[in-house]
Amino acid sequence: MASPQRVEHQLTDKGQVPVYTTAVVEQPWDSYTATDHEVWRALFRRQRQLLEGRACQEFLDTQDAMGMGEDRIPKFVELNRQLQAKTGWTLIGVEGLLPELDFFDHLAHRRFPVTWWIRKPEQLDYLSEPDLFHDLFGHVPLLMNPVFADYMQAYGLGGVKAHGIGPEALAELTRLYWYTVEFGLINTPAGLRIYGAGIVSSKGESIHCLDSAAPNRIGFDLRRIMRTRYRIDTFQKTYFVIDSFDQLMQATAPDFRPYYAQLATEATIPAGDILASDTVFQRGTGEGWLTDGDV
Ligand code: HBI
Ligand code: FE
Repeated sequence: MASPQRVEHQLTDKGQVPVYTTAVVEQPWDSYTATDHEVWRALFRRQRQLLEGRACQEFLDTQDAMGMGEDRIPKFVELNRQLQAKTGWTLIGVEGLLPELDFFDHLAHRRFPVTWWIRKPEQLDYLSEPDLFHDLFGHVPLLMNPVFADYMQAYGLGGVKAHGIGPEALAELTRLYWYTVEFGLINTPAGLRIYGAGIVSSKGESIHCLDSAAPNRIGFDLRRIMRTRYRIDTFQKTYFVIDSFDQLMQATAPDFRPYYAQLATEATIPAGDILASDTVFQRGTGEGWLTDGDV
């Protein structure tokens, strides 16, 4: 597939290691192949069938409302018309993971970076870095929700500030992103539902996070989350549950500087631990957990 300006990937003995790039690119929609569109279709169909009754209704409704369909890879320009009108967000095409400050700065200006390329058919069930399906299918629909859209901008503004404070603050804020935007659950009258992009874009984790006895499910607690280490190579050991997007927005409205000062005096919490102060929805069995590798 032709690419606008593919950066050189460093080749290592483990294959390609993505390099950070700040490049913003136009979505090369005309250069997507039939296979690219077929990968989108297969992933979209499979996840939407799986997510009925698993994803929160707001995720499903916003995805439909913005006209994100299965038949072909959506055009950023078309989605941008919906997004800009609804919450003022704009999708920008990127090569892949951005340096954190670039990423935060885009969010702070209501720009969401979406990887322009989609995974290969042989990568349907797992790939190591976010592709178009993860970003577009997973992250973009909830940007149509005004409260979540505000949270994402507030997160970006907080990230720019944290970047100026130091690496510990950055690590604590990254944990918040991980346990909400990527792997968050929400409580509803019908039971726990998914809103995290890393889950809804993954077949295995969409099942595991709600059905498995292995993981902990714990009520949202901002500073507890900011201390909690996480997994990047396996399903999460712990999922945190919010009551509403309003709760998320209210919890993150205050200035975090006092939190960073307090957190600097506290140890991190292993990904699988439960604290006496936790609101426990499920105390996991820990089946299948790896003992090392928490980030
Ligand atoms: N870059 N394109 C892109 N997408 C992300 O989700 C992303 C990123 N850079 C950094 C990053 N996420 C995480 O470190 C956030 O917690 C900041
Ligand atoms: Fe993501």
